[in-house]
Amino acid sequence: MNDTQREKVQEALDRFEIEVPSWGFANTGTRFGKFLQPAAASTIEEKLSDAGQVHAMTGCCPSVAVHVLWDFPNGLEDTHGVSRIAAKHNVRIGSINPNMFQDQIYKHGSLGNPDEQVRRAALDHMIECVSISHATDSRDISLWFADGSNYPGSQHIRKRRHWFIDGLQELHSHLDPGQRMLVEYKPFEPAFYHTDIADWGMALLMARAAGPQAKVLVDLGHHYQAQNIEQIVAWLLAEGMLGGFHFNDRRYADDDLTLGSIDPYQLFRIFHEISYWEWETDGQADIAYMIDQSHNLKGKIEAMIQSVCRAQELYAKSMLVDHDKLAAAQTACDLVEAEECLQEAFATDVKPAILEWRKSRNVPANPLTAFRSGGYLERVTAERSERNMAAVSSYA
Ligand code: AFD
Ligand code: MN
Ligand code: MN
Repeated sequence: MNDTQREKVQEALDRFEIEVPSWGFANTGTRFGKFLQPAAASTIEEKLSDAGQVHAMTGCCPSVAVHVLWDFPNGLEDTHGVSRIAAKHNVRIGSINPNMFQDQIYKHGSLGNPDEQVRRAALDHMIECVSISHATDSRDISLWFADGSNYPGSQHIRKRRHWFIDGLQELHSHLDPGQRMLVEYKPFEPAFYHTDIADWGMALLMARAAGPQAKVLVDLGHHYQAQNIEQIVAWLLAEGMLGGFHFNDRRYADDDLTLGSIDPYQLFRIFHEISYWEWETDGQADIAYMIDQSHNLKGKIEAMIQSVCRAQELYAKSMLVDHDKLAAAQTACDLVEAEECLQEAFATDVKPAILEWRKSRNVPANPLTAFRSGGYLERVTAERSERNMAAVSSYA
């Protein structure tokens, strides 16, 4: 790596921030059950403390996404003091995630429910989440809907589309200037015949219909196996509609595996499309990078540190693509030369430059090793295991 490349990596890492999810530190699982972890966080303070550890070890995750039902079960009243607690752990509250899928009333959908009263209740919950975002000074309301159906003919697809647009337009009217609502799509699960916001096109049209502060959120696990996600990212960038990401990796579907663990080259290509767009427009893409993982088997804090470090590495690599050379090769249809621009950058060892950056920011040279030897895990395990494992003994 030459000096110019080294500088590019330092600048990239200086501006790279990635948001961690509060739910990533709590005991969650799959529909086949969960394996309880002695050190798992339960309270919002414990989650913010664990997130604070990840930020202390990596230096690039100052904000924490919260899930309203799980973090603020009593809604707005639970937010008093939460920003102070976050600050105590050197983090802040980030995006607000309404819960549109767990309440029993959502059996046939939330905004897409044929029952107008359920649609109203869902909207009231989301409007309360906007109030929460004002209390926590959060910019983004991150919207994922499980709405859909399991059998052909069981629901009216076009009416549901109309109800969604009505609801998202009303929600949009509650946003403060500068706030955003991020519309996340997912092709299937938990619905297995149709999902109301199933792909990037539906999310784009819904966000456009909602208003100018609505954008699209791309969750990497929310695509069919062969989909070209970086092409979707390039289109959304060109349309000015790319709001942010939920990062994870997948082998089959929405597996929420550790970011970069299965296909790191894909995330590199996604980051490349963004840096290529920034180079061409001489602008800075205003994108929320967020992790959406909650590990059932891996140690939760370790897995989060692993994900953050891998994201930093892939982001740094993507900055090393020679855009001038690439643009010329693309114009000339010099296929091998153009491809090699990406392959060379992806193959570049950025670890020395990352080490330099960490040293300059007073974060540990090896975040995972530092966490493992720091004693935090032992301490919180001692504090939390009796409570966490009580449920296990009741199964015994
Ligand atoms: C689930 C959904 C979706 C959502 C997340 C947090 O698939 O990704 O963003 O829960 O609500 O993973
Ligand atoms: Mn997601
Ligand atoms: Mn998901």
